[in-house]
Amino acid sequence: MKIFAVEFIKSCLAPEQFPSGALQEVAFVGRSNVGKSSLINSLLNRRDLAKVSRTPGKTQAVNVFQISTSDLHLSQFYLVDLPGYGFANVPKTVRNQWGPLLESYLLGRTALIRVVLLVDSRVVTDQDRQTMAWLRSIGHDPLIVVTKVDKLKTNERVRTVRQIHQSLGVADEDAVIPYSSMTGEGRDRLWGSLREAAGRRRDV
Ligand SMILES: Nc1nc2c(ncn2[C@@H]2O[C@H](COP(=O)(O)OP(=O)(O)O)[C@@H](O)[C@H]2O)c(=O)[nH]1
Ligand SMILES: [Mg+2]
Repeated sequence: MKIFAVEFIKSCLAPEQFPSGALQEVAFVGRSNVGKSSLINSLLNRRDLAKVSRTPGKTQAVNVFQISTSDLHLSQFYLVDLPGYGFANVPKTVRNQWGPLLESYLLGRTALIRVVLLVDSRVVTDQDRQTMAWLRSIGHDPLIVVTKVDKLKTNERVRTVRQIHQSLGVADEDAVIPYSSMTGEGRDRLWGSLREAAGRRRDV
């Protein structure tokens, strides 16, 4: 599969700004510093698309990219970078506006084919579990990506992935993907899952 184009469309700070186009969407969510920007860059083979390592918690916008690829099912889609949650030292005013923005996005997008929830391979937090539970309660079946697995020793990996399955209550083997933005591990699997979601959607 080739990636033909990656275009930044917009940064949305209010639901009225969400794109009105009919393209399918894939959304990425996770707590600040989980490795979301790095993962998006690695997935799209871009170096600095979603800026890595900005001050944690500063990215409170819903950032929309339009991607075109050689894949039949994903020839055109929106990749949506959702604001990170879980940073304590963000001003309350900012926190109060970003929760509702995230919520109105996740509740309202009819062309959203898959939500990808990122968790850090070294620590799954209460907030990750709460987010998982909430996503399910509103009808999503999140794909879990376990980030930074290059930091784990080989013998820790199997155990970690098993624990994450248990901790988030995910039985499906294919729904948890170990990923490293440094080595590119997991990239093909993640693309495969997204393609599958897009294909399923089209068959409906
Ligand atoms: N070793 C390793 N470090 C990573 C990986 N992904 C991200 N990081 C580091 O984790 C920190 C946060 O990454 P970033 O992508 O900005 O996280 P975000 O806040 O979720 O967008 C940065 O210092 C990255 O270099 C990874 O796959 N492996
Ligand atoms: Mg980021």
